[in-house]
Parts: sequence; structure tokens; C-alpha cells
Amino acid sequence: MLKNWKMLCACAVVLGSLGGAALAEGRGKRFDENGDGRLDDAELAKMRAARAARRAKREAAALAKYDANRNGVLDPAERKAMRADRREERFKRLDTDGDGKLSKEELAAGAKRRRGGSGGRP
Ligand SMILES: [Ca+2]
Ligand SMILES: [Ca+2]
Repeated sequence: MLKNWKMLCACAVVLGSLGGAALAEGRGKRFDENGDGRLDDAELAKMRAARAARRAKREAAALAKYDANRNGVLDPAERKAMRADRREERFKRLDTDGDGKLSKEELAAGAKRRRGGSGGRP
């Protein structure tokens, strides 16, 4: 039993030393400061901090725009308005010829962009 436990630990250490954060193409690459194709702890921490900052900024922007009663939280009605707006924005972004309908091609192009071609989330 004890032996198995030790082996488990050894495996975890080996996995840990492999980095566990090998970079997929693109994602997180700009945080790979030493260019070794992996994110070490410091680089990971920077990436997480940058993401948290971006999220906080997005949330602050959402609050500024949709917190109609200025109570500092988005209640269900305010969230609903936000979702409706976002849905419309998404639709407009996909509807590249602006005919108010999404063709198969427009949907495919949107899916392709989401998968990480050019563009994606700002
Ligand atoms: Ca509110
Ligand atoms: Ca269209």
C-alpha cells in the first residue's frame, strides 16, 4: 500500500516536471517569455493575472452599461438585457452580408473564427 502511494507521488512529480502546461498553438504563447514553448509557474501566474484583469475589466464594463438601478450587481432583468444585447452583437458579427439571416457559410465562417483563426475575442 505504502509502496503504491510512493509510486503515485513519483508519477505526480514526473508529470509536474514535464510542465503540465505545454502550449497549444497560439494560446498563451505571448506569455512564454523565455520562449521554451511552456509556461513555467511565473509565466502562468502572469497569464492568470492578465486574464483576471481582463475579466474584471469586462465585468466593470458590463456593470457600467447594464446596472440600470446602480446597486452594484446585475439582477435577472439587467442580465437579461445584457444577454439580449450580446446575442444581437454576436448575430451582427456573424451576419457578414447584413441580410438579417445567417447562411450556412456565415455560420461556418463564424465557427472557424471561434476556433482561433484570425480575430476571436478582443
Ligand atoms: Ca443592478
Ligand atoms: Ca447573412
